[in-house]
Amino acid sequence: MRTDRTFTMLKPDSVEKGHVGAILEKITASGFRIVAMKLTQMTSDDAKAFYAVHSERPFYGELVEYMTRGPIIAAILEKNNAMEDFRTLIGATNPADAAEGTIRKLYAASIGENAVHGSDSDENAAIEGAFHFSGREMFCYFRM
Ligand code: IDP
Ligand code: MG
Repeated sequence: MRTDRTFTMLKPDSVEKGHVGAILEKITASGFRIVAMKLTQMTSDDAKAFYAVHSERPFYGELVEYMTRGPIIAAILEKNNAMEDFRTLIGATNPADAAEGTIRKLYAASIGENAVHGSDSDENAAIEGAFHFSGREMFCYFRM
């Protein structure tokens, strides 16, 4: 089984602003291969569960509102060193701190509305991928 995968969401602001094509181009041009992808809208229960780790934070309610207000693109990506390389590609949580050329520097409006999600560990990448996709929806490029 391959484990060099990460999970991403192009958040509602990216869809609303028409940035999906440009962001996907940047992701694939950076060497990530798409293993699973869909347009979907999270329910409030979905977002609360997905971000449960932040439930005590002051921005939790705002985060759930934001993530449920419109459709997202959810995707599983594959590459050597996927999780770390994708975190580098998206940049810091706050676009004001994000490096030049990163997705958040280019497309995020604020620390809250920051265009994309990227898993923060291999373990969370697997959990988050399975939150959005069944095994049958995850393409395997290595079938015999
Ligand atoms: P990450 O997305 O870079 O991993 P986390 O700290 O895991 O950042 O926070 C999850 C999401 O919660 C962020 O991507 C952002 O949308 C939102 N968020 C984080 N910190 C703040 C804040 O201080 N104010 C408002 N929203 C925030
Ligand atoms: Mg995080």
